[in-house]
Amino acid sequence: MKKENLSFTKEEFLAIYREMLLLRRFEENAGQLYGMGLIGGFCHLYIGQEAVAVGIKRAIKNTDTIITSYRDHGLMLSAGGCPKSIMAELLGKSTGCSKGKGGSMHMFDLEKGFYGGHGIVGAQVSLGTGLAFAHKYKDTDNISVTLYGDGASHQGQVYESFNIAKLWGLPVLYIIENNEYAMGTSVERASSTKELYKRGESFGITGKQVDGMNFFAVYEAVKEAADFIRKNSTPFLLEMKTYRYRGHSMSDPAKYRAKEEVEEYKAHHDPLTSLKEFFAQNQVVSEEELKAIEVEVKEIVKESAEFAQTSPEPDEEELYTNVYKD
Ligand SMILES: Cc1ncc(C[n+]2csc(CCOP(=O)(O)OP(=O)(O)O)c2C)c(N)n1
Ligand SMILES: [Mg+2]
Repeated sequence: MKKENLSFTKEEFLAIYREMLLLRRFEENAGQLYGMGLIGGFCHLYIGQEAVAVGIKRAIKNTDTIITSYRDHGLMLSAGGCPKSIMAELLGKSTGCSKGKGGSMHMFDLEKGFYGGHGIVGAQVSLGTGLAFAHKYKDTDNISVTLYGDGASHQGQVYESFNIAKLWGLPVLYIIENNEYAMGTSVERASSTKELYKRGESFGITGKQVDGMNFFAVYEAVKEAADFIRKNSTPFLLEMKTYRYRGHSMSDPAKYRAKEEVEEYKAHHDPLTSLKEFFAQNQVVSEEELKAIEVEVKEIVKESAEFAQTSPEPDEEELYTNVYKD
């Protein structure tokens, strides 16, 4: 284990664990509520990918922006979004972060710099590049963290965005969450080249592959990339090698992959287990402290679910509000 990993304070270690556990337990609960028929439409869970979201948020500044795909609950939570309003959004309630009108795929919290939640595969890459343009145009040193999947990495607009980002020196950190599958299609089957971090090379964009199942690896890579982008005003690309434990969405039985493959990730690469192992090896936090966090997180998730279930539906009058910008 690298020495730098020990540079966090005890409070920070506990906060990292709390954040990652919240994502895990929140998503498990969302899955249950979906099973009970309380969540309509699509619901793409983030379980397995927690180290990516939490590692990114810890490594960037609060004024930086984040934009992602429909697999957005985890990133919204790690960005500091309120668990109650996220759960209420999932249940389509008026107290939801998008007033119950966006649902699972369209979470937003502009105060926290979280720009959504986008359902069109790859579309957020162009929008994230636009956010980077805004950061530069307004003369800030903020960066735009723009996430997309392995499947989205084959989209044409990703490359149009790469070109303009490099040409105009835009401060954008492109992050591919390579979770091995795009719906039912594996990277192995769909991708002409497997090293997705090299995809920016012909545009002059440097890329790096990262162990996305390890919080410290994500944190260090994002920190380094963000510093580089701020210093040089230029895009950078990170490929996070990660894995989703659940199906593409709640309606996917995931028959295209072997159960043993999923079990292998859970047993040997789980981001929460490896973090706990690190804590035990280095004796930085105690078992009791972790247990207390587990109780705390359970309570937050329970309260969120109760809040969501007892909140009212949006009013009919809301049907036409927030549709167009005045
Ligand atoms: C332009 C477009 N094409 C197809 C779809 C249907 N679709 C939804 S998700 C998805 C797979 C994307 O996979 P990936 O980018 O790897 O993200 P992940 O779901 O693994 O997070 C597809 C093809 C869509 N929403 N938009
Ligand atoms: Mg994928």
